[in-house]
Amino acid sequence: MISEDPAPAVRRLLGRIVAATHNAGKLGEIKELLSPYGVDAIGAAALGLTEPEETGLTFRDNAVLKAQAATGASGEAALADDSGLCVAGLGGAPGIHSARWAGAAKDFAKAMARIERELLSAGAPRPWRAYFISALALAWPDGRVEVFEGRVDGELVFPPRGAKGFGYDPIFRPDGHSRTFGEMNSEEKHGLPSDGSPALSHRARAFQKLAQRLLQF
Ligand code: ITT
Repeated sequence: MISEDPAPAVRRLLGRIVAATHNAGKLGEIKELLSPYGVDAIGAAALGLTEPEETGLTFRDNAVLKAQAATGASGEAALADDSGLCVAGLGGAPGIHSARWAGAAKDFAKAMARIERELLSAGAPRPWRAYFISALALAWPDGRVEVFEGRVDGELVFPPRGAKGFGYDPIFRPDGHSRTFGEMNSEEKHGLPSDGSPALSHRARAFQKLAQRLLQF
């Protein structure tokens, strides 16, 4: 169900929200995105919440599933992110399987090497286009849920560059920039421009939509 009136949502958001993620990199970004609004995000792991199985076929479905699982278990409003890297030369892979490509050990060096290997063996023409996408789902204890999506396009670079960020950041160079996300600090990657112009990262762009709807006073 989509909320018609954002005002109650705003009131519920003030204070604290559960960030329905077990990914420390994402949790850090979500905390930074919410903090200017005076909202504290507490991670799923800190609350002892288990990770739901991501059975959805879309980013949106998986974001909703994770947010609702966290709301159901905690009784509090929860914000989940389902995101991934979609590579044109690989038919959109790893896509919703982006985390899985890193395996149980969360070895992203291996996952990035696999992307390069598969692009080479597919003979994919360069430049290797890709985009990051984020679906942010905000679930309320009364069953309401809202989803906001953001996307950023760019090119893949090998070898990976930079040790900042997390996941696939070192191989993704957003359009219009010479550095990869792995070479950018957090302000550059997901800072929210004060003039309201679009943020850079997929997650920050999705968050801007959420903030526009729910966090303006
Ligand atoms: P949660 O489900 O607990 O939130 P997860 O890591 O399993 O954590 P996803 O299922 O959404 O999250 O997987 C998305 C993967 O895509 C994530 O593990 C990253 O490797 C990658 N990814 C998403 N956003 C990214 C970003 O901003 N920078 C680099 N990699 C990113």
